[in-house]
Amino acid sequence: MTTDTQTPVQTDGFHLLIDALKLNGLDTIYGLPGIPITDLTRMAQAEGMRMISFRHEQNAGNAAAIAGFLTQKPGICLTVSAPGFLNGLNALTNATTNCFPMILISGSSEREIVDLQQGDYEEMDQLAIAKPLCKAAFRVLNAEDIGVGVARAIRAAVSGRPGGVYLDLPAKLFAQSMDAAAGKASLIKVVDPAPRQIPAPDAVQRGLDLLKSAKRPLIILGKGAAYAQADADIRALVEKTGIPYLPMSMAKGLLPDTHPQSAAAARSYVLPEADVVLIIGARLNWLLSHGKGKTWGGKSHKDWGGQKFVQIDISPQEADSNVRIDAPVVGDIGSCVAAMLNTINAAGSSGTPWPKPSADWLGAIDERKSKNIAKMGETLAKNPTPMNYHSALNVMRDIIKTNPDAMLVNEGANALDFTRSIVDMYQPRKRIDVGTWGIMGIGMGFAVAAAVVSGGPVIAVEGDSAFGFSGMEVETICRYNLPVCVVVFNNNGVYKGTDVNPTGGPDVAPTVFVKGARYDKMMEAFGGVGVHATTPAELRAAVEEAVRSRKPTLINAVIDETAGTESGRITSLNPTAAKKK
Ligand code: OXT
Ligand code: ADP
Ligand code: MG
Repeated sequence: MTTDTQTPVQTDGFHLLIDALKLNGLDTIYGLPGIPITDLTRMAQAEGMRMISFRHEQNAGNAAAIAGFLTQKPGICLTVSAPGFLNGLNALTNATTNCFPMILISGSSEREIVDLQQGDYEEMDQLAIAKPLCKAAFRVLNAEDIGVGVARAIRAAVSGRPGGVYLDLPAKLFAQSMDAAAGKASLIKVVDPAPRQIPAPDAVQRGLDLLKSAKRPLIILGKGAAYAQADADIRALVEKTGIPYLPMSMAKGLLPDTHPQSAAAARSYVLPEADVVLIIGARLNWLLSHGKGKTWGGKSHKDWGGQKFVQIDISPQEADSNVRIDAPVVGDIGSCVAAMLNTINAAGSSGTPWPKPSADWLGAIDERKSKNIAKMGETLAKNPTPMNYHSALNVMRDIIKTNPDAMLVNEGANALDFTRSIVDMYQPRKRIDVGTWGIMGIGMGFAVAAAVVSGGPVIAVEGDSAFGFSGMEVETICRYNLPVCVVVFNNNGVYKGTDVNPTGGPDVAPTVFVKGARYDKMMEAFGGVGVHATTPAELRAAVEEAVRSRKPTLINAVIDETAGTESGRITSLNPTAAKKK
């Protein structure tokens, strides 16, 4: 609010926006200053907001998106017009794809010039471009509408299926002034922004009846289940029914990965063998082979495997998107899981306890699990020179075990896939990664937001290629002195460092990088700690020290350049490999 020496009489667009955000408990902005929002970043800081300035808007956007996932409040990303907006748009779209709530606020050029295409500074019709790529998009032209604009953006981001929202604020708006009292009255504190959605009792009963009829039931937990923050009830449902479960990548830790009912180590056994599957907050998209094909026991890659599905989701349109859903349960996960538990408990008290899965089914899973775990144990125990993914991740696995509340950020191909299966998670929402798109570049944005939101240690396991997409943000990590330890798995390239140019020409192959690069020097350049680690012992000492000291640290972990495979675990998605299938 603008103040003169006496009473505040006038306010302006800048302050109304800041007040509207603060009124709704949104106290952190991830962004990058410039025309027309530089003053906004200064004023936001002056008004007590946390303003985290990045080196590239995509990273600020990714930070906002994951802050939204972790807190259930929309993360705020602030950018300048056209190029800054476009840089942020990648993250906004990725957030929408992943069902993370965020609001991208971009300054924009003057409407009358943009609409006549007269060549304004950074001219672009940003609203039109954002619209198809996010959940909702709004523009505010008058200062008295800022309150409504922010309220609409918040509701759109967090209600129903969460997603990304674009808020377009033309430069002129910020300087518009209005009576301070009227301005204050125009702001809206959003009441119940993500209302509970109670499932229909008959849908709950239908789902439970189907699940009860199963001979080989399975539960799949997705990142929607992690987002819902219904941790205790989800655990109670899993334990009460005794049904084995598979966590999707970002649902790892919702129940500890060491839980006896986890079937993660028997994934390729349980998917085709299960007859009824309860899906909680996951989609039957590519990560679950669209619910059909060989992964699910189908004869060819398009065949249905015969499973019946119960699907809990807040989006009524999710059901039947890939295969038939026999029992959709539509509602928010907290309400749906609670309703299921209540029904099970009520039946139990009136003499019909839940029938636990058969010993045959559980025994077969345990057998497969034990074999896989023993096999992995053998590989992890080896100590090759140079390090490979397994020997390095054996260290990371121990570190997370002793620091279960540390956040783990993960991206890469082999660096991603091996970490997912080797590093057990013990607490909900501690693992954040490339998500639905398998996108590279989330690393440092996620790491910064994870540190800002949790205040605790963050460990980022990064492929050397993946790291490159956001690597400049190590300066941001140093500037805000965040307890982030980046571990770059340096195998000299994308997937491997051994490809050669078949022509023998001077250019290296498209997938290889400078050999023996020292990423640790990047962190040192900004005053952080850099460590070059060539053995598991060096890696262990460095990560332990980083977690202890909370100093920004980057460890260049040298990995055998022959150890990776093309595309990691998803080799079959490469067109040439797919053709051979
Ligand atoms: O049951 P089986 O026998 O099958 O075994 C499974 C489990 O049972 C077992 N397991 C266990 N065993 C023992 N103990 C335990 N605890 C245990 N837990 C599990 O292990 C196996 C595997 O289990 P998992 O992981 O559960 O199962 P699976 O079959 O792998 O699951 C299937 C999927 C599909 C769910 C899973 O694979 C998955 O989530 N995949 C995600 C893959 C993904 O998203 N990859 C990233 C994209 S790759 C590519 O696109 C890349 N690019 C291109 C690019 C991108 N992406 N973005 C942009 C903006 N530009 C370009 C690039 C550039 S990756 C990349 C960089 C790569 O290079 P880097 O240097 O960064 O990385 P390096 O590869 O390291 O060099
Ligand atoms: P994963 O990648 O882990 O499989 P997805 O992102 O594919 O998970 O799926 C998440 C699902 O969770 C989406 O379909 C989304 O609609 C749903 N979802 C998100 N939040 C909630 C919630 N609070 N209640 C119910 N469903 C939710
Ligand atoms: Mg690599």
